[in-house]
Amino acid sequence: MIDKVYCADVKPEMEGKKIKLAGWVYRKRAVGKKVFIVLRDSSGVIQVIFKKERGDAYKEAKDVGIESSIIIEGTVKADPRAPTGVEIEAESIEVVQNVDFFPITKDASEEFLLDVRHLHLHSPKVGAIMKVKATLMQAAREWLLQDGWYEVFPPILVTGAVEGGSTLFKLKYFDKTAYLSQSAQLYLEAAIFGLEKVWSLTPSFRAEKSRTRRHLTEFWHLELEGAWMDLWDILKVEEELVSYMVQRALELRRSEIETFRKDFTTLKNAVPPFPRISYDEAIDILQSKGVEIEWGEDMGADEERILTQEFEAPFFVYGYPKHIKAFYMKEDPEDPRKVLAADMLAPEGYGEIIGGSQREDDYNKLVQRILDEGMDPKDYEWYLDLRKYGSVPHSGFGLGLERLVAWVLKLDHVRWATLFPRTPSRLYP
Ligand code: NSS
Repeated sequence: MIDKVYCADVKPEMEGKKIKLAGWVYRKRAVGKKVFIVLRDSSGVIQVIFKKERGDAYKEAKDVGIESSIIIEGTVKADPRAPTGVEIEAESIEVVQNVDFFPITKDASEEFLLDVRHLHLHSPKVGAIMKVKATLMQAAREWLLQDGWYEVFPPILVTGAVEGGSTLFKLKYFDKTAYLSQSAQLYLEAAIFGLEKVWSLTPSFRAEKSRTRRHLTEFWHLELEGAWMDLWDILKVEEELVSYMVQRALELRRSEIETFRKDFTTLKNAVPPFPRISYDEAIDILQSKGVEIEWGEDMGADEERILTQEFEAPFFVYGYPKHIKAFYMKEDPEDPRKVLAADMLAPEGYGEIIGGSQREDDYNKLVQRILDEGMDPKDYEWYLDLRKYGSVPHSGFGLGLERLVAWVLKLDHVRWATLFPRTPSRLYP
């Protein structure tokens, strides 16, 4: 590891100090007897000046290509005109690898950027998204730790569906068939009997052909499952967790967030309690706005987008009809047409970022739901066992990390919130 200073750590107070920096050529221009290189590293950028009287260093700097990797040594100069109030007068340059032509230029199309995603990751803007994502998860870990949740590590190779068979990725497992996990939920449900409050962060897979702005075939899924909690208890957990994540990101990543959105209102508003409306109320609102939807129909991205116009903060929709929701959700004892489920919707058109529910803990009802869905209870024997040996009321939820990032940064597609997006048409790079 070379002994270098990060661009963002160079301050005007260091005037006159000799330092070493390493990074990539972000911009370059030659004016008169000077070459100006804007050097980029993971922390930010700084302007480096090579004067002609430096001889070789000046010549090398003049010839170096955009996105070349370089190490420079020079002296810190405070300059109020420089964007960061400081610049470097270079004495030497080591070109670690020269780049003649970097394939990404200003007018690159989105499709092209995705084709060369491995190079797109040079971009500070992409870096800002990844920093915000990392900070959101760091915040989640902080909150989960102080609230007493155990991290667990569930399997990804599984034998059955959680969220319906149509979106399972199938694979050969020696002489058997296995699937890629859609959700860790069923395994987290098993883990609560020893640990009570558990969480995991795993990739989840959905073979969804839907080409929407919010679907990936592989996404990062943050899931919690808590024993002795009913639906209303788990909604409190959801709003506290999401609020902490968003407020912490605002605190630690303000400048990165500012690159993407100017208005912080909805983010600041993400403090408990989040508004709660019933599915029935949601349908009324939609109908009053001229949307053609009947009670019992599922809300898609379009309906959710219209609903979000009513709120300036994340909000819950609870009490969905049973037949549009997954088999494991607990029937509402006061209205058997419904389940004790709620989604959290992000404002500004984003819609669902969390799906959660209280779980059906009645053995017979659960078997019936599995049969009603056309599935075989034999495939869920171990899961059904959980209702026979010390069953307790319990609830949980799953948050799509890319969807949260997309809302926080107002991205137009969740694919920008992931390192190497996987969609029906994209598996490479
Ligand atoms: O299908 S979910 O609504 N619910 C579950 O998987 C539960 N089994 C989770 C649980 O209770 N432990 O997915 C949860 C969230 C959903 O709200 C989205 O934010 C995200 O996961 N999600 C996705 N993100 C990106 N792409 C796709 N295809 C996707 N599907 C769900």
